[in-house]
Amino acid sequence: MGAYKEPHGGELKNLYLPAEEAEAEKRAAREFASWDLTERQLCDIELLLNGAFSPLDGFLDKADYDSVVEKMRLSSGVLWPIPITLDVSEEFAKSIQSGDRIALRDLEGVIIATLDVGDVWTPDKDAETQGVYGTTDETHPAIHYLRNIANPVYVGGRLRGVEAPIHYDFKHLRNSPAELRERFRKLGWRKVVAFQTRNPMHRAHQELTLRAAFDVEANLLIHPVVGMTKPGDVDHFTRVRCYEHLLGRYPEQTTMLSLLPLAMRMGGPRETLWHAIIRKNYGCTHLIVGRDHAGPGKDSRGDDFYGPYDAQELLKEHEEELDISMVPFRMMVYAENRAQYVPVDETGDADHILNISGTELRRRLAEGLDIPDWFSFPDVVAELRRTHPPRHKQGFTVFFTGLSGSGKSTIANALMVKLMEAGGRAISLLDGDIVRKNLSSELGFSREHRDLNIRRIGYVASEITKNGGIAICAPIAPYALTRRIVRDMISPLGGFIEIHVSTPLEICEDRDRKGLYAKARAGIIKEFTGISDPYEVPENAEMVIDTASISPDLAAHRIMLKLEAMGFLR
Ligand code: PPS
Repeated sequence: MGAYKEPHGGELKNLYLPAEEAEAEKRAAREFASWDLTERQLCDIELLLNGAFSPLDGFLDKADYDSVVEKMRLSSGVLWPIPITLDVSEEFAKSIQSGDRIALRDLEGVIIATLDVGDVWTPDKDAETQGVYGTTDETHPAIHYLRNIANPVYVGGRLRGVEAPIHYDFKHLRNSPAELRERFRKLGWRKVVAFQTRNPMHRAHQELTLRAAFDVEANLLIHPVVGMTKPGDVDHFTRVRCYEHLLGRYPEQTTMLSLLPLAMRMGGPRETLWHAIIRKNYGCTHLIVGRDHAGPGKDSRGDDFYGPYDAQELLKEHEEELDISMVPFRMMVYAENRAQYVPVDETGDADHILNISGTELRRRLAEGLDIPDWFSFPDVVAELRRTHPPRHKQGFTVFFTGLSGSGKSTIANALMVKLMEAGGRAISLLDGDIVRKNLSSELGFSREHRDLNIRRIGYVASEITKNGGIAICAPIAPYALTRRIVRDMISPLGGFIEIHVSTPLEICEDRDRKGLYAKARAGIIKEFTGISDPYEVPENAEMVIDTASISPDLAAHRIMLKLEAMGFLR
């Protein structure tokens, strides 16, 4: 292996214009067609501009994109596993053409870069998901993103950076590849092993990183991802405070912490190669890779998307070419009888192994239970407890879905009253009719309008949940995808309990309290759910209630019991 100086695939890129040129470009760009970058694009562009994605000098053009999808290489032959693409709306795509220069802005409208438009094309997303991730199963976060969140048209082209994306947090821990290389050089760190993580670190992680650094006689870079990780992960603010506590516990002058604003795709083996290339660009010589590195979790049938060692094998195959070495992650376990951590392959029958899984840790936090010192450091645990209070102190959303007349509003009301009787919590009811009057009065019942309506409800409920309140929502919410988006939005902030009020259509129609079904049958009301518009039955609701067989009072009582069992009520 060579020294860390040569970056991947040529020189280390720096796509920022010199200060004066940047000013002139920024002024000129005010007149250009302009695209507001999405959260993911902002992560990508930061790493393109600062050279972390060297040798890329912009968003992929079609030939490079096709080649990356199919062969994992740019058309020049350089290894590059993940397509870095600028996805835009059809409307915006129609307003530009190859040869134009466009402005790319951040969420506040600041121009970050200009792009010389190369190819503009509509990708075959199925081919992309199959080629890059080996699947079209939407349970995979990257597939879900590509199909349901990413825009339909791609724009390739070279970038000119005029302003680095702004971060207000942890400035002292953010470094470009050139800065990190310079720090390593100054400190005389010739060999650096990087540890990639999207989770809080505990004693086992410290043991394994120390051991990895010791084994290859390298210094250690803790290089956590703070861009976009897997939905449901611990937020980066909490994690970084945890890492800072941990940092003081490494032997002096051995270890550095730096943050990586990467948008992960959870792409398993291909993503592992990408992580290695990025670390190489940051000046590292080694990368620790564990079991199921950057794995996306289970697929829709409950199986793993990738084999547990696929990532390690793929990197092994290419480590020579990338000139970065893999350090296989040695699973560390706590042997109570020895009062120390040991690699799992060095334990025997005589050892008494203790373990707390990620799920068990979340349970202990949620229920306010003990987290022992052998597992983590007290200041790390205290930090986690600050942002993960026990469930009965967290906010939550009860999200009813079901046909018109199924009994959603009645049960929602009964539940609200019972929660008020229990007391001590702020409760907001976002009933379908109330929302349509106050939040969505201009909307109709097309798919587009229903989705917008539900997203608004989800947004309000997420704010209430985040601030420790209780939101009770009772819209029809007929589409599974929109319900999933709302779930993903709220789950990281507190509880999300979806309740399918499954009262059959015949009964809803028979009740016809508002006379709407009769009008729908007569064709007076169009797009009526269940009659002339679809209702997609939930597959993963926390509860199913059929009001044909139980009263609203009993239904609300059962929900109270469920909330209690889940720990949300004391
Ligand atoms: S959605 O699909 O979730 O946005 O619908 P929602 O906001 O819950 O609004 C449903 C209420 O609007 C009345 N209504 C209709 N429902 C369904 N389809 C059509 N075309 C329609 N037109 C009006 C109806 O009273 C619904 O109230 P509920 O309480 O569900 O009966």
